[in-house]
Amino acid sequence: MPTSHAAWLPTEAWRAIGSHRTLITGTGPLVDTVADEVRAACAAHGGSVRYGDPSEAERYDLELTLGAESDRDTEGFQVARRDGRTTVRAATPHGLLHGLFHLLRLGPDAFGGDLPARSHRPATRRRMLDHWDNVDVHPVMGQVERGYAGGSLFWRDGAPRRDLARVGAYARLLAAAGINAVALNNVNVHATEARLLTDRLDEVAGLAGAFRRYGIRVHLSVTFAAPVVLGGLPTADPRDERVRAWWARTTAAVYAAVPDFGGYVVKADSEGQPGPFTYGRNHADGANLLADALAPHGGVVHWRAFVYNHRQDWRDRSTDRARAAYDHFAPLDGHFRDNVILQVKHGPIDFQAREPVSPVLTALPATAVAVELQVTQEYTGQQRHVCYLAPMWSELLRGAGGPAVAGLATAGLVAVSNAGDDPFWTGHPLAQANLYAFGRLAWDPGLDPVAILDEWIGLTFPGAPARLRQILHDIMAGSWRTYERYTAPLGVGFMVRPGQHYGPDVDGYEYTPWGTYHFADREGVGVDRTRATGTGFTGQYPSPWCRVYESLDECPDELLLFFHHVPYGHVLRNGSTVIQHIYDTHFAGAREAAEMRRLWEGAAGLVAPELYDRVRERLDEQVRSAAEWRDQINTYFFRKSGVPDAKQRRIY
Ligand code: GCV
Repeated sequence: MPTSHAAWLPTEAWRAIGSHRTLITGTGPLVDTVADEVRAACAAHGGSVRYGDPSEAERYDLELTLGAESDRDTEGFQVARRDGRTTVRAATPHGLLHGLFHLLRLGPDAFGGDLPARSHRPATRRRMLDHWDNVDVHPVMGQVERGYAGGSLFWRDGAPRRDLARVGAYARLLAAAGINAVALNNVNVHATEARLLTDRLDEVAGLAGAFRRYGIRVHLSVTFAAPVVLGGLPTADPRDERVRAWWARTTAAVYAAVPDFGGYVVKADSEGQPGPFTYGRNHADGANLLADALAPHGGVVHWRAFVYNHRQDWRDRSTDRARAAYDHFAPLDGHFRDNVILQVKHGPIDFQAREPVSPVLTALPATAVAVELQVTQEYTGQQRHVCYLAPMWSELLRGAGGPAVAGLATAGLVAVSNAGDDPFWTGHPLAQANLYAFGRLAWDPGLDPVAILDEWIGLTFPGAPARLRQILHDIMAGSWRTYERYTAPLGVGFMVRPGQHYGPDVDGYEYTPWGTYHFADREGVGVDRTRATGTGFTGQYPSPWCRVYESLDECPDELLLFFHHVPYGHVLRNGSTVIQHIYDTHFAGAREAAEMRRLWEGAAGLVAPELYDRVRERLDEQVRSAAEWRDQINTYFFRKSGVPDAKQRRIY
């Protein structure tokens, strides 16, 4: 495997910590990890570290102390600086590790003027990455489903990777961003991958060891049909005693091999995966079956709510995919065991560049809920385009134009990882920022996404001239909105090439069974999801959102075509007509992509040549692709509507 890029943990970022005298008190494997980190920093930058009892003769600039905070349950820590000494105190080793990475982010400020004592703790207990890695190379989806960063860090061509050093380096990066759980394999569990649960458990145990060193627990995606495909039983019916006993036995064996195992992730009755519907049972029956097997060991089941009819007749206007999660799961609220976590995609469809918040999130007050985001850029440029997603996630979390997700994600945040065996980890070097930002927002959803970007720039390019920091900032900060401008307009979504989901294909999904339509005709465009005349989806929202989305006057422009079918001449709240807005945003978006590439030229000589070239090559593709999007979208809507561009720009 090629040597990997240091990402947000280059040696230089450790200068402040590594050039001081540190005392570490406490014991345990994670405290050893803290000590190893500080030792490495000191070896590089000339400081010193004492691990254990303080020496009478020495005075310390930094004290990292375990066991001195009252709140023993959290991964929190307390930081202060007084009289020339910085202190980090934590009740748990996990807290101490997070405290160390907090100091890293502070840099020299951790050793400057006094810092009043401040406690930090994560907003959510589980901050998890889901890998969609396959053990075997899947004939269509490859080694990593929707992976745009090379191969898997864990498997290659059906075999485990022997060298776990890269996994260890990955775990370290994740811990430094605040992540504490990883699901190792794809939620589409194929034949070989199913066996990770039983006869390939040693591979899980090996990976768990590498992650454990940084306080990260591993989870496994399992197939609901495991009792049949692995256990040889005639059924996987959740009410069958043999099935229940099989899961209990199998789960006990998992915990014998991996004592701190996190639990299972399940995609059931979804896109061809097996599930409880086969046996006439509902999803609470299915989830509770696994929850009962995990409960004696303290594990959880992440049960995905991504259940919809993917064999819909496009002629049928009464079925609305957006309604599916709510229709299936809202009636089950209160029926799940305490250790079931319902894992809900943030939007009602599928990780588009713009979607409203999934209403099922607002309908589960008695259920533990995790919200799923997608760091891998399946629909947002596949790590060929710069698209810094944290501003979108932050809007969702804070509740800009919809219910605030942060308060609804009671059991944590989960995201599909964008990392692979690519030397830059993420294919596009600048896509590292999405991985970093996900961890930071999961820790504290109130953080400013642009401040996180600057933090990432500061860590990844320590000591860089201000000019470089500015270039990166200018390219990335608004890149999600730029991407949105040149792709599908006003929240309508899914105008991508079917299957691969890259590049424009306006009617690609229009007559397919997938339930993702835009209904453009010569009069107008958009999906009528109102109660008055459409699918009634707006009625799944609580007040005020059911009113806001139902109303043409109140619906946010960005979501207009998600909720309404409107004529091209409809005037938006921003004063433009729909058709003119389509033209204007597409010309602007493609222009902004070209401007990004121009800006990047200023970074020549300021970053490593390999990184410069990789970004430049991807920006070339982004500029090409954005122009293609612009021209296909504008031409399509010009031909449908016959309305010319008021500014008479070139449309084909
Ligand atoms: C893992 C989308 C993706 C699939 C993915 C699925 C899911 O449909 O295109 O590749 O499958 O979401 O989240 O389960």
